[in-house]
Amino acid sequence: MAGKAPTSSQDFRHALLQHLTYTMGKDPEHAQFFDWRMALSHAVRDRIVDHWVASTRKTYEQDGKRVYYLSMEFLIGRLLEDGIVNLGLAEEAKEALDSFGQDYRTILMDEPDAALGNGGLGRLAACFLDSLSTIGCPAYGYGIRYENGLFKQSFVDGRQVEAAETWLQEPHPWEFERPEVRFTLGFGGDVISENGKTIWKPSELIQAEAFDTPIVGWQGRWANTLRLWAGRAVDPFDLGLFNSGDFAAASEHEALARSISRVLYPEDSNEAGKELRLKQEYFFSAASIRDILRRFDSKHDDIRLLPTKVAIQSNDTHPAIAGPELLRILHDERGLSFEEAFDITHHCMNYTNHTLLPEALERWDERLFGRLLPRHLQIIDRIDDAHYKAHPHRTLSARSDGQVKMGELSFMVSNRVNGVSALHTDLMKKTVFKELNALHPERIVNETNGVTPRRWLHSCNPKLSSLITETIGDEWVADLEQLKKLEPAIEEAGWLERFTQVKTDNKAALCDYVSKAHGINLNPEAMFDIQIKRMHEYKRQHLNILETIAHWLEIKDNPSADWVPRVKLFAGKAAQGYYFAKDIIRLINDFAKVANADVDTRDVLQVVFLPNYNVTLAERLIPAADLSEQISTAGKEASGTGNMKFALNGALTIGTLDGANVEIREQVGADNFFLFGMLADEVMQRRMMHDHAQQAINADPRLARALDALRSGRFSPEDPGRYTHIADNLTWSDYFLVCSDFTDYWRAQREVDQVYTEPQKWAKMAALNVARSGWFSSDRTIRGYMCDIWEAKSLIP
Ligand code: B1N
Repeated sequence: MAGKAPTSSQDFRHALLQHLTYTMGKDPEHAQFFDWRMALSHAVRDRIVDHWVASTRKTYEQDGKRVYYLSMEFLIGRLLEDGIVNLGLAEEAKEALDSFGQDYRTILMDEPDAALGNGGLGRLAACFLDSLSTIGCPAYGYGIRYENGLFKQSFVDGRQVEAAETWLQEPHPWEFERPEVRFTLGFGGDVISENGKTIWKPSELIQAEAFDTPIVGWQGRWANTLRLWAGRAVDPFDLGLFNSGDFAAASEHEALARSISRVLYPEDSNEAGKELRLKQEYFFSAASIRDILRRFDSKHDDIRLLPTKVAIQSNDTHPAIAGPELLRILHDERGLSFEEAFDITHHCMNYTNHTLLPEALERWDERLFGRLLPRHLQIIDRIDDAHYKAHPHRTLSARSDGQVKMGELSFMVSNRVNGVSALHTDLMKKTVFKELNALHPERIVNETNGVTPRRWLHSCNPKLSSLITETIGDEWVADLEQLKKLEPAIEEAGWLERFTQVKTDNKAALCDYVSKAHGINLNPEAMFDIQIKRMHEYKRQHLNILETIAHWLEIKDNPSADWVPRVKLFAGKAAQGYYFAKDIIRLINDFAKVANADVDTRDVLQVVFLPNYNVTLAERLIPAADLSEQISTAGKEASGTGNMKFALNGALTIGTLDGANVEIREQVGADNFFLFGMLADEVMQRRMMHDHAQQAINADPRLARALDALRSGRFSPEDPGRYTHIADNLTWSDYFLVCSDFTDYWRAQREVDQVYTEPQKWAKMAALNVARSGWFSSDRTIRGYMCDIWEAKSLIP
C-alpha cells in the first residue's frame, strides 16, 4: 500500500518529532507529557489514514452492500493503543519514545476514555466496529458526538457522587470535522396537504454536523468510519439582538441546538422517557438516513435498488425512528406509493433487541411523540393499520394505551430481528414478541454477542498473549478459535506453571495500580473475586455482598480456622436517580470499611469498591481476575459480555444459567464452571409464591443472620437505620430472588474455595476456559450478522 506504512522505528522517530514541532508547536526540550501523547497520536493517525483512504476508495469502486450500524452509544475507550496495536507499531513507537526519554505505557494510559456509552450495549457497538474493520466489511457506525460522556463517579462517605465528564475539553486527535457534511432536520409544526401530496412543515430546525473517526482493523488491512453527529444552529448568531445589548439571547439558538448533542443519558436497561432523549434519537437517526441516501444517490437513480446496497442495523430501539423516517422520505418526498416505500424500508432495516425488562422497553407518550414528530406518528399508524389488515390481532399494535411502542414498531418494520444470546432469543420468542413471532416465524434470529480479542486479550493482557503466541503462533488474534490448539499444551510439563505465573504477575500489577491510585494494599496471595458492571438489582451485587457478609460473620466466629483468602473487588456506576442501586454501593463501601479494619478477618477477606468504572479500568481488572461473578437472576441478563472477557483471560465463572453464561458453560465445559441458582422458568414459578423470600430466610440461618446484621446497624453505626430498607425489601418483596438463590450461591462459593486450595486443578480449569473461549470473538458474531441478516461481503481479498 502507498503512503506511510510500513514504518521503521527511525521513520517513526522522525514522524514523532515532526508532529511535536509542526502540529504541537513545541520544542522537545519543553514538551509536556500531553504534547508527546498528541504527537504520537498524530503520527499513528497519519498511518491509519492511508489505510482508511484506500478502504473508502475500494468501497466506492466496488459499490457492494454497505452496512450501517446505528447506535445511541459507542463506548470506544482509548484509541491510541488500539491504533498502534492494530497497525503492529508497538515496538517502533516504544523505541521512538524511549529515545526521547518518554515512557510508552504511561503515555498510552494518559489518554482519556471516550465514554460515549453506559455499559454492554455501547461496548458491544465498539467491539463490532473493530470486527467489521478486521473482517473488511464495508460499514459505517452512526451515533451522537456527546460533549459529555458518561458521568465520572467518586465516593464521598461511601456514597456515589456524579460529576460531568469532559473528554472533549482537550483536543481530540482522532476525529475529522466535516463542516461540509451538514443536514437540516425539523421538529414539530404541521402536516399539510398540497396537490394530493402530504408535506411536513416543521416549526423548529436544527443542523447535524458530521465528525468522522477512522476505525482500523487488525494489521491495517481495512478501515471503516465512525460518523458522529453534533447539533448546530441553522442560524447561530443574531447580530440584531447582540447589537441591542441582549448578548445571551443573541446566541440562544446556538446554545439550544448544541444541547441536543450535549449529554449521554446515563441510563442502562432503564427507560429515559424525556423529550430531549426523543429529540436525540430522531436527530441522529434522521441525519444518518439522509447521509445514507445521499451516498446511494451519488451512484444510482433507481431507489428500488436501495435494499441491495444498504443494510441498516438498529442497536436496540433507540434508532427505531430511522424506519419511519426512511419511509416518509420515500413516500412523501420521493413520491413512491406507501406500499412500495414500506417494502424498500422493510428490506433495509433490522433490529437488535438487548433487553426484555419491561421498564427498559421504550414507549413514548403519543402526545409528546405527535408534538415533535407529527408526520411520523401518522406513518406509524399506517404501518400499524397495514399490519392489522394482514393479521387482525389488535394486541400486536405498535400503538396502545396512548403510547407508541418502539419494540413492536421495530419488529413490524424490520426484515430481521435478533437476540443477543441463545437463551435471550428464545425468551424473546416466548414472551415479549410471542404473537409477532407466531406471525413471522422466520424473522427472529440469534446472534450471540462477542468481544474483540484485539483489545480484550492481545492489548489488555500482554503476558498471556505472549504465552499463547509462543505456544500456538499468532494467528489466534484474528481467528480466535485457534485457542483450541492450546489444549494439548496444557498437559505439557511446565506450561501450567507459566500460565499461573502470568496470572500472578497480572495480580501484582493490579495491586501496584490500586496502591498507587487509591492507597489500598491488596493481598496478592488471595483469590481475586471480581464483579464489575452497571449497578442494577437484576445483576444482584447485593447477593454478592450479602454472601460476603455471611461469610465474614463465620470467619469472625472462628478466626483461626483455615480460611481461603479472598479479595472481593467491585466496580460499576448506578444511574443518578436509581436510589436503591446507589444504596447497594454505599452498603458495600460501608461494609468494606468495617471488614478491612477488622484484625480478625482482614488477612483472609478484603472488600474494595473501585470508583469510576470504565473501559480502561476493565482492561486492568479482567487480566488479574481469578473468579468472575455473573450472578444475575436467570432470564434477566440478555447476554453479558464481561462474562466472556473474564473467561478469555483465564478467570473461572461463578454464575447462573442466564444470558450468554449458558453458552460459556457449554463451550468451556460444565466441570470448569461454578453453576448455581434457579433456571429462568423456575424463577417465573418461584415468583408466584407469595412468601418465597421468607421461606428462604427461614430455611437458611446464615441468610437470616446476614439480614439481621444489616438491620442491626453494625455497618453504619452513625446511622443504624441506613440499610433497614434493603433488608426489608429482600424480606418482603425480593423481586430478583436474592434470598431464594442465596443458599445455592453459598454452596457454590464454598466449592470455589475448595478448588482454590488445589492450585493445579484451578490452573487447569482456568487454562481450559482460555482455550475454549474462542467462539466468543466478536469476529464470529459479525460474520453471523453478515450472513444471516445483512447479506454483506468482505472486501479483503
Ligand atoms: O446489552 C448488552 C448485553 O450484553 C446486556 O446483557 C444488556 O443488559 C445490555 C437502555 C440499554 N440492554 N439494554 C441496554 C442500554 C441503554 C439504555 O438507555 C437500555 N443495555 C443492554 C449487549 O447486548
